[in-house]
Amino acid sequence: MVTDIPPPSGTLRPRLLLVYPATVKLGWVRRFQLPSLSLQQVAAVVPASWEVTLVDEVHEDIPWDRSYDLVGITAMSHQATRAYEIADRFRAWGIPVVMGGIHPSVLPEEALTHADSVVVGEAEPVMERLLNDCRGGQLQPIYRSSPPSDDLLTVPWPRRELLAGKRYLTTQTIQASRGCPYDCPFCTVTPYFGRSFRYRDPDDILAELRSFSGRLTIFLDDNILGDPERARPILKGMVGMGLKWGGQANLRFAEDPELVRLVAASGCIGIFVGIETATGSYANLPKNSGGSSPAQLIRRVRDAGIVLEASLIFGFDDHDESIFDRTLRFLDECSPGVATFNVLTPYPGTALFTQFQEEGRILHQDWSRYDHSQVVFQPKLMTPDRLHRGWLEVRREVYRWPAIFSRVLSSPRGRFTTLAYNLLRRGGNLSAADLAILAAHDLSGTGSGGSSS
Ligand code: B12
Repeated sequence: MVTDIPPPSGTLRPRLLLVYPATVKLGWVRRFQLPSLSLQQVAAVVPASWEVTLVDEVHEDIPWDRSYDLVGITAMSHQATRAYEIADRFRAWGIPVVMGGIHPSVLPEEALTHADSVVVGEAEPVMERLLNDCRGGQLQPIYRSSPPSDDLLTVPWPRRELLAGKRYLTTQTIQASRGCPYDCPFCTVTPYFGRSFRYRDPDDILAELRSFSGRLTIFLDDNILGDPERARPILKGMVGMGLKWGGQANLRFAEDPELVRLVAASGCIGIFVGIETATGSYANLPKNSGGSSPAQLIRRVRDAGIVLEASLIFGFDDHDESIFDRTLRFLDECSPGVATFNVLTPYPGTALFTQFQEEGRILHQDWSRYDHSQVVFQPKLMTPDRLHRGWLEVRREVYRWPAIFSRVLSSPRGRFTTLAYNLLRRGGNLSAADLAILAAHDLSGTGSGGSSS
């Protein structure tokens, strides 16, 4: 075990600034964002001899006028460009920068052109050594945490007190597991965490949940119900706690009606499910297919009073432009409480990225545009413009008022949550630029309309 080097007596504690980069300026929707658990979790393994400040650019500006001994920046791919700008600026002043998170972990050599050091993988096993090296002026370029082989996840509780004074939807975000038992070709999770799917000790999770004073709680797991047997003790312990929680899972859990009832009884009010596509070769991914039709499973979840958010992707190789109408029909049939739509995005490190790169179909590597709302590859059966416009058209149809009310009315329970969820999604739905694209197309007389409302 590496020991922390205490600061010489009478000196100030060394300062670590942790930054969550923002790529767009958000309006009122900002109030409904979640804080970065990644940085709170990094902070949790920083020894007390360091002073830690957490800055979330979504809510506040970076205090450029203060001096730090080390700056740590997290980045998903779409944040990488902004993360590099921030890193360059600090380094120009001689302040060392360490980067971590999914993008720098997948492309450490790229990140090292903007940072002194990169943590590849999870921070917990390497952070203390890194900080000691930093104090000794010996920062190494790469700190690689070895891929986990255990199925037990042992991590300290995140440092939520660093969020004091910031306004979020809730600061009660929690992680019960890391990894996912599936390996979908477009997803970064399994390439990043490896095949192991780890849960924390249920008693530790329940103790952390009991420490919460508010009701709304969000599990940030990739797949909280991915292993029903390991999720069950957590869910049972939550019954009667009075929490209202949301999370992400694969649809297959709904094959078991008893499990759906337990999920509802534990206080689940919303679950995000990657349906991915209404039809085609990805419609029956192992994570979602277990015998019953998606429509049956979605209805079962909805009828238990849980708002199911169906996430759909456009742009798979067997998607031609009929996918947009087919998706609207699928949604009419299944009637999930709420739906979100993504343009297929080949993230670096995924099998999809490798495939498209080999086929010469990656249009550019401007990571700031790898955000699921822009087309960064050459689709097989449509033009990039058609894919982008189809994605906009579906969102316009699904968030028309009659479509929203129809979803609310078809939810036998949880109508208020369904409405609130839809209003939130409608609020962040189409930008002025999106509406201009749709209007220009409608004026040209070739608008496709839609069928859902
Ligand atoms: C929770 C989550 C969200 C939350 C984020 C809330 C927030 N403010 O952070 C929400 C729902 C908002 C979200 C949105 C999106 N997300 Co998301 N999200 C996740 C998820 C499921 C968990 C992330 C998390 O918090 N984990 C818990 C922490 C503790 O773990 P961690 O992040 O891995 O951090 C550890 C290490 O990575 C490392 N580390 C991380 N940062 C740093 C920094 C430093 C300095 C150091 C030293 C170490 C370090 O140490 C940490 C502790 O071990 C991941 C999947 C995953 N497992 O990573 C996807 C994921 C990160 N999301 C992804 C994507 C694509 C998105 C969206 C773009 C999707 C969309 N359709 O819009 C949006 C972007 C939103 C935005 N505004 O920027 C992709 C990213 C792929 C990529 N290459 O960029 C992932 C990997 C999912 C996937 N299936 O591929 N997401």
